[in-house]
Amino acid sequence: MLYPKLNSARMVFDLGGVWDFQTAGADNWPHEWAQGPLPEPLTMAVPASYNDQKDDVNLRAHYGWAVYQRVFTLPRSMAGERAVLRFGAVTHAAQVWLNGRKLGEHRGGFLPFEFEADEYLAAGENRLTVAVDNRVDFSTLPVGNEGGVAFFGSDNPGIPSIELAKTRCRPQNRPNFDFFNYAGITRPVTLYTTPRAYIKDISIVTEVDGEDGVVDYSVETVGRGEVRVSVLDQEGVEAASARQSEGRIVLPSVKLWNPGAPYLYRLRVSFWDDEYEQTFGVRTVKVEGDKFLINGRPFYFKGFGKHEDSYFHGRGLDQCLNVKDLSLMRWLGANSFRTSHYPYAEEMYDLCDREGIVVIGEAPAVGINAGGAQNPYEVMRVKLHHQDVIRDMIARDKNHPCVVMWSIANEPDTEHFPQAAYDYFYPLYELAHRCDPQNRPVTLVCCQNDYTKDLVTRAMDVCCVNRYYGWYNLSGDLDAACGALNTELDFWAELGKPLMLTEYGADTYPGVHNTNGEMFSEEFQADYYARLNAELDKRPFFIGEHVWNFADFATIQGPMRVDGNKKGLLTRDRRPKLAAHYFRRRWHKIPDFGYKG
Ligand code: E8X
Repeated sequence: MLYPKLNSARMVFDLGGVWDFQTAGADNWPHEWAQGPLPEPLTMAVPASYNDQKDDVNLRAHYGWAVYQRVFTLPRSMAGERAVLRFGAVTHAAQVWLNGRKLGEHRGGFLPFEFEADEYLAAGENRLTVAVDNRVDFSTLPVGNEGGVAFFGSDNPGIPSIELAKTRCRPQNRPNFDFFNYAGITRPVTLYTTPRAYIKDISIVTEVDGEDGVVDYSVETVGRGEVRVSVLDQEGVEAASARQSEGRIVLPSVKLWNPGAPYLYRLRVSFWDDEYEQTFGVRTVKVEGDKFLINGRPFYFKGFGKHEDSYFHGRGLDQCLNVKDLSLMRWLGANSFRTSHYPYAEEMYDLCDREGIVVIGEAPAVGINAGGAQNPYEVMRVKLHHQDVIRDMIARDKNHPCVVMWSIANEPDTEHFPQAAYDYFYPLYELAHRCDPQNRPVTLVCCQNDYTKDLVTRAMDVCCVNRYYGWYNLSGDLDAACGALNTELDFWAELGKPLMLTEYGADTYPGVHNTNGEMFSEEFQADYYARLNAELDKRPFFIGEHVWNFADFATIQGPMRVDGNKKGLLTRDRRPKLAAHYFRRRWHKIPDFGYKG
């Protein structure tokens, strides 16, 4: 799906701003609200999550529907054009009404969707109403704890007084995941135009042949007309051109997109009256033996699992924060991150393309895990939706040179029901490969588990594991943690595939110091990483260290969390903890390529 871009053929109107807002019921919202002004509106900024914009626990803990509304007037110059209303993301489900008529709906909180709006738009004022549902359950991705059966943190099942109290609990979201369930219109809302005959999609696949770059492109169009394409280099100079809707272009003396040294080309497409420029980079990605190759050279991942999370915005797009975060990554000497646990805003991938930061793009599939108590592949109703989000994520992000691998899920149960997990995930792994014109490596991120039973993790192109030796288990004992890690590394060594840690970490309360280096202190976090990294460095098949987490982030309240998850190397307001300085010294010495030979 193309990102809306302003050019000489297309107009883009940003509908962001301060909208009217009102919470509604758990199961539904009054549809008559779409017919006129909301009865008792609050002000609410768009894009942003709604939860932290007001100082009201009812908003923070809201369960169910909320309604946004705004009025806008179109410029006359739009007349005759095709008009599309596009949402970058609405979390988790949306119903969109325009001028009192339903335009459509969408499920899933982290991917864009759009509607052709011509027939709904009026000259003069238009009233746009967006109803948003924040509920998570066994049918959504990410998954919620349906019926309040808590898998995440125990609620003493069986104690009569507690069981009785539970029946009196107000309805609430119980996420089966460890990040706050922020909701709302979290990414830009735009109205854009195209001519009637228009460019619908563009796919670009690159190869390198000696000094030449080979660019296979295909352009999907609607209506009749001739497609022309040209490739512009980073200076805007035309490097090649062609006349078919799909074909191959050779770029002599090509400049490659590399981590830390990006180079971007543009494919300028024109079709009848329409035009669009798609940015791309020439680079290759491949897994060979136990190496992860970018442009034919073995890459070492240094970086993080992250979140879209900040004060006031919640999970809302914040470009200043994105720029700042990439700056901090450079300061730390990192080269990559995973979009844990959902696809991030498109704007972030654009930035990573420009800055040469490598991305593992993750589907919003977290929480397919009932801790072994139930078979999630039987009780959870997410399979078809899971297929959709993989398809839509790849359709959105396929052209980004920064994306080098897809993660189809985070920490599903692959241990207690290993065959059911395999039967569920292997087809999704194949689907991701089929959907991606660039056929990038595909992985799944494995929870701390009995890896000897797990059939799924080892079947992926890269084995990605989250491990908490020394934290959630063998707590505080770093000698034992190193021993356990080595025992497990011996297991993976036999497999002959690349292995990386997609999470490891320790909650660290900033300002807590301790001469004995005990848990929660800044010294513990730094020692934990120094000790484990020394073991990882000895393993040639170990291709990357992604720390959990880049920064502290908001979670549901509970006995395991003190004002959120504190495993950040940085605080939530992006100040370095001791371990950040340790990684800064380490990572600036580790090259992006050839670290393990
Ligand atoms: C944690 C992380 C969590 O924030 C992340 O979203 C998924 C978790 C650890 C699972 N991985 O808790 O900080 C721990 C399993 C331990 C045995």
